[in-house]
Amino acid sequence: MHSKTTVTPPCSFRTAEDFADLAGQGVLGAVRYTTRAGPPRWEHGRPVLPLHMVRPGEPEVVEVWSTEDRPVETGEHKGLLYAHDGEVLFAGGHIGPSADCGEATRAAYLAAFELVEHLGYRNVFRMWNMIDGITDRSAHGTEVYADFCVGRGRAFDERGHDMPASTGIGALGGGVGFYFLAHRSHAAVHLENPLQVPAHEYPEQYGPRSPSFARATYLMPEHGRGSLYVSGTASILDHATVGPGDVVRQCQVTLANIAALIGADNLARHGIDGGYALADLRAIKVYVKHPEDVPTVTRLCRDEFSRRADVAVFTVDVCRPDLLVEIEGITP
Ligand code: 3EB
Repeated sequence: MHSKTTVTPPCSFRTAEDFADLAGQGVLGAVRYTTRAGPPRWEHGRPVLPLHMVRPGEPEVVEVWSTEDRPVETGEHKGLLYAHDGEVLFAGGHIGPSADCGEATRAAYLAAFELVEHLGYRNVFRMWNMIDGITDRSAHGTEVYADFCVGRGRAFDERGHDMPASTGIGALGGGVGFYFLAHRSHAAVHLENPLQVPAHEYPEQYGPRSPSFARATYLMPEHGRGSLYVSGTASILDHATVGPGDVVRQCQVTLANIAALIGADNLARHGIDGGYALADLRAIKVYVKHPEDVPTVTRLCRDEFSRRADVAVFTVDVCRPDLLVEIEGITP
């Protein structure tokens, strides 16, 4: 029997023990936020990407992408491990530490685009990039994040692919871990935020190549309501950082950015009915640069988010040195 119900949300955050208990049941793929990064691997026959996002003593979090009771097929393509169930494709990859991650990022993204084209999951709707030393200088004297953006941008240019919702955030070690989701039939509508310059139009001062991502992607089913995947969002208005050194202000601006992005006015602007509020967000990840800011950010977020939402907080660098917080989520 094939179920027609959708898993809402298709993403949940589990403890390592709960994930082990699943033994792969209902799992499409997973991301392990743990103390050591590495290439994706098979666990119970499913692709699992380990990311170094957790400090010693903090609990591991496993982000589980669920599948309905459809048969899952798995495979490997140029270092990417993937699984797909006829509707959704999950894939993860790892770019080992190097002097310049740009060329390796280009190759990895080209492999990702080859994969979605070859398997027929052309509607890429969400990508994540966890980048060790994101604000450090690379061997070229440029920023690691700038090198990353150059390589990624080349891959998008070469394949002529649309830019989906994305996260680009720091990690505590291990090069670049990245993973993405693509859909076979549902259209992906990419959204911008009226309060922010599109990231791909950022001026040169932020790097030689503007970042390749949309502020959110709406995954539109043939009938009924879709799901909105919100990119990593920070305290940026127009293209400038707001509230440098002020974590409360940055958190407030970030939340206001998301509210404007997912609200009815902005959805209507993109031809989508309905609208969402912060309380509708699920599978929320909050990235906080300084561990001492975690209680403040957690308190400000708790006032806005539903108690039913899974919320995970990681203390990692953000891509601009003056950014203190970044937040993402999904409205199922
Ligand atoms: C920003 O708005 C903050 O490079 O994929 C957010 C989401 C950010 C995605 C990416 C970067 C990325 O520019 C940084």
